[in-house]
Amino acid sequence: MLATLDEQAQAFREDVLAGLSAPIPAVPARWLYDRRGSELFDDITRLPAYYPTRTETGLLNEVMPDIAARIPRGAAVVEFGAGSQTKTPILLRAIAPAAYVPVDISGDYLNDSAAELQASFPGLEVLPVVADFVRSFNLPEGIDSLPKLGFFPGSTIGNFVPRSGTDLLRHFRALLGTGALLLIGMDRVKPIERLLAAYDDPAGVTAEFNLNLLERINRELDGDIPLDAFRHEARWNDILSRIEMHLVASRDVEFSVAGRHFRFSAGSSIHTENSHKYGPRGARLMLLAGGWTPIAEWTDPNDDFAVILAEA
Ligand code: AVI
Repeated sequence: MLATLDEQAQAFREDVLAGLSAPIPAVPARWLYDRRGSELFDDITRLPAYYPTRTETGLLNEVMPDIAARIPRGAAVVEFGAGSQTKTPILLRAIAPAAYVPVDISGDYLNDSAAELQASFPGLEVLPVVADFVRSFNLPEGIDSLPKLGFFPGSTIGNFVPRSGTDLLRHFRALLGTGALLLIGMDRVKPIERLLAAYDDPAGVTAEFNLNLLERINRELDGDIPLDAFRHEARWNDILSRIEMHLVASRDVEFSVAGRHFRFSAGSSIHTENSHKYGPRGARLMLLAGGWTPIAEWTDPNDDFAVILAEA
Protein backbone atom coordinates (compact mmCIF):
# COMPACT_ATOMS: atom_id res chain seq x y z
CA MET A 1 0.00 0.00 0.00
CA LEU A 2 1.30 3.46 -0.88
CA ALA A 3 2.18 5.76 2.01
CA THR A 4 0.08 8.93 2.05
CA LEU A 5 1.80 12.32 2.31
CA ASP A 6 0.93 12.44 6.01
CA GLU A 7 2.45 9.00 6.57
CA GLN A 8 5.59 10.15 4.73
CA ALA A 9 5.80 13.28 6.89
CA GLN A 10 5.33 11.20 10.02
CA ALA A 11 7.99 8.69 8.93
CA PHE A 12 10.42 11.56 8.16
CA ARG A 13 9.83 13.07 11.62
CA GLU A 14 10.34 9.72 13.37
CA ASP A 15 13.48 8.85 11.39
CA VAL A 16 15.06 12.27 11.97
CA LEU A 17 14.28 12.46 15.70
CA ALA A 18 15.43 8.88 16.32
CA GLY A 19 18.47 9.33 14.06
CA LEU A 20 19.67 12.57 15.67
CA SER A 21 19.38 11.09 19.17
CA ALA A 22 21.10 7.78 18.34
CA PRO A 23 24.55 7.06 19.88
CA ILE A 24 25.94 7.17 16.32
CA PRO A 25 23.71 9.83 14.74
CA ALA A 26 22.40 8.85 11.29
CA VAL A 27 19.45 9.74 9.07
CA PRO A 28 18.35 7.21 6.40
CA ALA A 29 19.58 8.18 2.93
CA ARG A 30 16.10 8.05 1.38
CA TRP A 31 15.35 11.44 2.95
CA LEU A 32 18.07 13.09 0.82
CA TYR A 33 15.73 12.88 -2.16
CA ASP A 34 13.12 15.62 -1.86
CA ARG A 35 12.52 17.62 -5.06
CA ARG A 36 15.70 19.69 -4.60
CA GLY A 37 17.71 16.63 -3.57
CA SER A 38 16.57 14.74 -6.69
CA GLU A 39 17.55 17.70 -8.90
CA LEU A 40 20.96 17.85 -7.22
CA PHE A 41 21.45 14.10 -7.67
CA ASP A 42 20.65 14.59 -11.34
CA ASP A 43 23.38 17.26 -11.48
CA ILE A 44 25.78 14.87 -9.72
CA THR A 45 25.30 12.26 -12.45
CA ARG A 46 26.68 14.74 -15.00
CA LEU A 47 29.78 15.75 -13.00
CA PRO A 48 33.18 14.79 -14.46
CA ALA A 49 34.23 13.34 -11.06
CA TYR A 50 31.10 11.15 -10.74
CA TYR A 51 32.05 8.28 -13.06
CA PRO A 52 29.24 5.70 -12.36
CA THR A 53 26.45 7.07 -14.57
CA ARG A 54 28.47 7.69 -17.72
CA THR A 55 30.48 4.47 -17.25
CA GLU A 56 27.37 2.32 -16.88
CA THR A 57 25.65 4.06 -19.80
CA GLY A 58 28.69 3.52 -22.03
CA LEU A 59 28.93 -0.09 -20.93
CA LEU A 60 25.25 -0.76 -21.62
CA ASN A 61 25.59 0.76 -25.09
CA GLU A 62 28.63 -1.37 -25.78
CA VAL A 63 27.41 -4.76 -24.58
CA MET A 64 23.65 -4.54 -25.12
CA PRO A 65 23.63 -6.86 -28.18
CA ASP A 66 25.24 -9.54 -26.01
CA ILE A 67 22.78 -8.91 -23.15
CA ALA A 68 19.79 -8.90 -25.50
CA ALA A 69 20.80 -12.28 -26.93
CA ARG A 70 20.21 -13.78 -23.46
CA ILE A 71 16.77 -12.30 -22.88
CA PRO A 72 13.61 -14.02 -24.10
CA ARG A 73 11.55 -12.18 -26.74
CA GLY A 74 8.37 -10.47 -25.57
CA ALA A 75 9.45 -10.13 -21.93
CA ALA A 76 8.02 -7.73 -19.37
CA VAL A 77 10.74 -5.39 -18.07
CA VAL A 78 10.19 -4.32 -14.46
CA GLU A 79 12.46 -1.42 -13.56
CA PHE A 80 13.01 -0.69 -9.86
CA GLY A 81 13.09 3.14 -9.99
CA ALA A 82 11.47 5.57 -12.39
CA GLY A 83 13.73 4.84 -15.32
CA SER A 84 16.41 7.10 -16.73
CA GLN A 85 15.91 8.68 -20.13
CA THR A 86 19.36 7.50 -21.18
CA LYS A 87 19.86 3.96 -19.80
CA THR A 88 16.34 2.57 -20.11
CA PRO A 89 15.94 3.29 -23.87
CA ILE A 90 19.18 1.39 -24.56
CA LEU A 91 17.61 -1.73 -23.03
CA LEU A 92 14.12 -1.24 -24.49
CA ARG A 93 15.45 -0.64 -28.01
CA ALA A 94 17.55 -3.80 -27.91
CA ILE A 95 15.13 -6.32 -26.44
CA ALA A 96 11.76 -5.08 -27.78
CA PRO A 97 9.79 -6.14 -24.68
CA ALA A 98 6.02 -6.67 -24.62
CA ALA A 99 5.61 -4.43 -21.58
CA TYR A 100 7.63 -1.98 -19.49
CA VAL A 101 6.75 -1.53 -15.80
CA PRO A 102 8.64 1.26 -14.00
CA VAL A 103 8.12 1.25 -10.21
CA ASP A 104 8.75 4.38 -8.16
CA ILE A 105 7.45 5.99 -4.98
CA SER A 106 7.28 9.47 -6.50
CA GLY A 107 4.10 9.46 -8.61
CA ASP A 108 4.73 12.79 -10.39
CA TYR A 109 8.27 11.93 -11.35
CA LEU A 110 7.26 8.41 -12.41
CA ASN A 111 4.35 9.55 -14.58
CA ASP A 112 6.47 12.22 -16.29
CA SER A 113 9.27 9.81 -17.10
CA ALA A 114 6.81 7.06 -18.17
CA ALA A 115 5.09 9.54 -20.52
CA GLU A 116 8.44 10.48 -22.07
CA LEU A 117 9.36 6.82 -22.63
CA GLN A 118 5.92 6.10 -24.06
CA ALA A 119 6.44 8.93 -26.57
CA SER A 120 9.75 7.38 -27.66
CA PHE A 121 8.30 3.84 -27.83
CA PRO A 122 4.72 4.32 -29.09
CA GLY A 123 4.07 0.60 -29.61
CA LEU A 124 5.23 -0.45 -26.14
CA GLU A 125 2.81 -1.11 -23.30
CA VAL A 126 4.08 1.18 -20.48
CA LEU A 127 2.48 0.33 -17.13
CA PRO A 128 3.86 2.57 -14.33
CA VAL A 129 3.33 1.40 -10.75
CA VAL A 130 3.45 3.99 -7.95
CA ALA A 131 4.98 2.07 -5.04
CA ASP A 132 7.97 2.01 -2.73
CA PHE A 133 9.85 -0.88 -4.34
CA VAL A 134 11.44 -1.94 -1.05
CA ARG A 135 7.97 -2.81 0.26
CA SER A 136 5.45 -5.32 -0.96
CA PHE A 137 3.38 -4.32 -4.03
CA ASN A 138 1.60 -6.03 -6.92
CA LEU A 139 2.65 -6.12 -10.56
CA PRO A 140 -0.01 -5.22 -13.16
CA GLU A 141 -2.20 -8.26 -13.91
CA GLY A 142 -1.71 -8.13 -17.68
CA ILE A 143 1.93 -9.23 -17.47
CA ASP A 144 1.34 -12.46 -15.49
CA SER A 145 2.11 -14.82 -18.34
CA LEU A 146 5.14 -12.95 -19.75
CA PRO A 147 8.78 -13.82 -19.00
CA LYS A 148 10.13 -11.23 -16.55
CA LEU A 149 13.31 -9.16 -16.57
CA GLY A 150 14.06 -7.01 -13.52
CA PHE A 151 16.22 -3.94 -14.24
CA PHE A 152 18.07 -2.29 -11.33
CA PRO A 153 20.81 -0.04 -12.75
CA GLY A 154 22.90 2.71 -11.15
CA SER A 155 24.39 0.60 -8.34
CA THR A 156 21.42 1.69 -6.22
CA ILE A 157 21.86 -1.69 -4.49
CA GLY A 158 25.03 -0.14 -3.01
CA ASN A 159 22.94 2.29 -0.96
CA PHE A 160 21.63 -0.64 1.11
CA VAL A 161 23.68 -2.29 3.84
CA PRO A 162 24.26 -5.95 2.83
CA ARG A 163 21.56 -7.26 5.18
CA SER A 164 18.86 -5.03 3.63
CA GLY A 165 20.35 -5.39 0.14
CA THR A 166 19.97 -9.17 0.24
CA ASP A 167 16.42 -8.76 1.64
CA LEU A 168 15.66 -6.48 -1.30
CA LEU A 169 17.04 -8.97 -3.84
CA ARG A 170 14.92 -11.72 -2.27
CA HIS A 171 11.90 -9.47 -2.46
CA PHE A 172 12.59 -8.88 -6.20
CA ARG A 173 12.88 -12.65 -6.66
CA ALA A 174 9.57 -13.32 -4.92
CA LEU A 175 7.91 -10.60 -7.00
CA LEU A 176 9.29 -11.66 -10.40
CA GLY A 177 9.14 -15.44 -9.82
CA THR A 178 11.35 -18.43 -10.49
CA GLY A 179 13.00 -18.32 -13.92
CA ALA A 180 13.00 -14.50 -14.01
CA LEU A 181 16.15 -12.59 -14.97
CA LEU A 182 17.66 -9.58 -13.24
CA LEU A 183 20.00 -7.05 -14.91
CA ILE A 184 21.76 -5.13 -12.17
CA GLY A 185 24.48 -2.45 -12.10
CA MET A 186 27.12 -2.71 -9.35
CA ASP A 187 29.94 -0.23 -8.79
CA ARG A 188 33.42 -1.71 -8.34
CA VAL A 189 36.01 -1.07 -5.61
CA LYS A 190 38.67 1.26 -7.00
CA PRO A 191 41.47 3.56 -5.78
CA ILE A 192 40.29 5.58 -2.80
CA GLU A 193 41.20 8.95 -4.34
CA ARG A 194 38.82 8.36 -7.24
CA LEU A 195 36.05 7.24 -4.91
CA LEU A 196 36.49 10.24 -2.63
CA ALA A 197 36.55 12.64 -5.60
CA ALA A 198 33.29 11.15 -6.92
CA TYR A 199 31.56 11.76 -3.58
CA ASP A 200 33.21 15.10 -2.75
CA ASP A 201 33.39 16.82 -6.12
CA PRO A 202 35.38 20.06 -6.57
CA ALA A 203 32.26 21.95 -7.72
CA GLY A 204 30.61 21.23 -4.35
CA VAL A 205 27.41 19.72 -5.80
CA THR A 206 27.58 16.62 -3.60
CA ALA A 207 28.16 18.86 -0.56
CA GLU A 208 25.04 20.83 -1.50
CA PHE A 209 23.11 17.56 -1.98
CA ASN A 210 24.13 16.40 1.51
CA LEU A 211 23.52 19.76 3.23
CA ASN A 212 20.09 19.97 1.56
CA LEU A 213 18.99 17.36 4.12
CA LEU A 214 19.45 19.94 6.90
CA GLU A 215 17.48 22.52 4.91
CA ARG A 216 14.72 19.96 4.48
CA ILE A 217 14.71 19.20 8.22
CA ASN A 218 14.51 22.92 9.05
CA ARG A 219 11.69 23.50 6.55
CA GLU A 220 9.55 20.42 7.15
CA LEU A 221 10.22 19.78 10.84
CA ASP A 222 10.39 23.31 12.15
CA GLY A 223 14.13 23.08 12.80
CA ASP A 224 16.69 25.80 13.38
CA ILE A 225 19.90 23.92 12.49
CA PRO A 226 22.55 26.49 11.54
CA LEU A 227 23.70 25.22 8.14
CA ASP A 228 27.07 26.92 8.45
CA ALA A 229 27.86 24.75 11.48
CA PHE A 230 28.01 21.57 9.34
CA ARG A 231 30.20 20.53 6.44
CA HIS A 232 29.96 17.66 3.98
CA GLU A 233 32.48 14.83 4.32
CA ALA A 234 32.93 11.70 2.21
CA ARG A 235 34.81 8.85 3.96
CA TRP A 236 36.01 5.51 2.68
CA ASN A 237 35.24 2.69 5.14
CA ASP A 238 37.61 -0.05 4.05
CA ILE A 239 36.28 -2.78 6.36
CA LEU A 240 32.73 -2.34 5.09
CA SER A 241 33.86 -1.50 1.53
CA ARG A 242 31.79 1.63 1.25
CA ILE A 243 31.83 5.37 0.83
CA GLU A 244 30.02 7.08 3.68
CA MET A 245 28.59 10.57 3.53
CA HIS A 246 28.58 12.52 6.78
CA LEU A 247 27.59 15.99 7.91
CA VAL A 248 30.30 16.99 10.36
CA ALA A 249 29.85 19.72 12.98
CA SER A 250 32.60 22.29 12.46
CA ARG A 251 31.98 23.77 15.94
CA ASP A 252 29.95 22.95 19.04
CA VAL A 253 26.35 23.54 18.05
CA GLU A 254 22.88 23.35 19.62
CA PHE A 255 19.58 23.39 17.77
CA SER A 256 16.03 22.18 17.95
CA VAL A 257 13.93 20.06 15.59
CA ALA A 258 10.19 19.48 16.06
CA GLY A 259 10.45 20.89 19.57
CA ARG A 260 13.32 18.60 20.60
CA HIS A 261 16.71 19.96 21.59
CA PHE A 262 20.01 18.54 20.22
CA ARG A 263 23.66 19.23 20.94
CA PHE A 264 26.56 18.25 18.66
CA SER A 265 30.19 18.84 19.62
CA ALA A 266 32.79 19.96 17.07
CA GLY A 267 33.93 17.00 14.93
CA SER A 268 30.89 14.79 15.65
CA SER A 269 28.79 13.81 12.64
CA ILE A 270 25.43 12.79 11.23
CA HIS A 271 25.85 9.79 8.90
CA THR A 272 23.61 10.36 5.87
CA GLU A 273 24.42 7.75 3.18
CA ASN A 274 26.36 4.58 2.36
CA SER A 275 27.47 3.63 -1.13
CA HIS A 276 28.93 0.12 -1.11
CA LYS A 277 31.49 -0.89 -3.71
CA TYR A 278 31.98 -4.48 -4.79
CA GLY A 279 34.80 -6.71 -5.94
CA PRO A 280 33.84 -9.33 -8.57
CA ARG A 281 33.34 -12.12 -6.02
CA GLY A 282 31.62 -9.88 -3.48
CA ALA A 283 29.11 -8.80 -6.14
CA ARG A 284 28.30 -12.39 -7.11
CA LEU A 285 28.05 -13.50 -3.50
CA MET A 286 25.63 -10.68 -2.74
CA LEU A 287 23.41 -11.81 -5.63
CA LEU A 288 23.59 -15.46 -4.58
CA ALA A 289 22.69 -14.54 -0.99
CA GLY A 290 19.68 -12.68 -2.42
CA GLY A 291 18.49 -15.75 -4.35
CA TRP A 292 19.89 -14.86 -7.80
CA THR A 293 22.46 -16.93 -9.73
CA PRO A 294 24.79 -14.77 -11.85
CA ILE A 295 24.90 -16.07 -15.44
CA ALA A 296 26.90 -13.38 -17.24
CA GLU A 297 28.68 -10.16 -16.41
CA TRP A 298 30.23 -7.27 -18.26
CA THR A 299 32.60 -4.49 -17.15
CA ASP A 300 34.03 -1.42 -18.84
CA PRO A 301 37.70 -1.56 -19.95
CA ASN A 302 38.88 0.06 -16.66
CA ASP A 303 36.84 -2.39 -14.59
CA ASP A 304 35.15 0.58 -12.91
CA PHE A 305 31.57 -0.69 -13.10
CA ALA A 306 29.86 -4.05 -13.64
CA VAL A 307 26.54 -5.02 -15.14
CA ILE A 308 25.45 -8.51 -14.12
CA LEU A 309 22.69 -10.72 -15.51
CA ALA A 310 21.35 -13.17 -12.95
CA GLU A 311 18.62 -15.80 -12.90
CA ALA A 312 16.08 -16.57 -10.19
C1 AVI B 1 21.75 6.80 -6.01
N1 AVI B 1 23.05 6.25 -5.66
C2 AVI B 1 23.37 5.09 -6.47
C3 AVI B 1 24.14 7.26 -5.61
C4 AVI B 1 25.49 6.58 -5.24
O1 AVI B 1 26.46 6.76 -5.97
O2 AVI B 1 25.54 5.87 -4.24
C5 AVI B 1 23.83 8.36 -4.61
C6 AVI B 1 24.89 9.41 -4.47
N2 AVI B 1 25.22 10.00 -3.36
C7 AVI B 1 26.16 10.89 -3.57
N3 AVI B 1 26.49 10.85 -4.84
C8 AVI B 1 25.70 9.93 -5.43
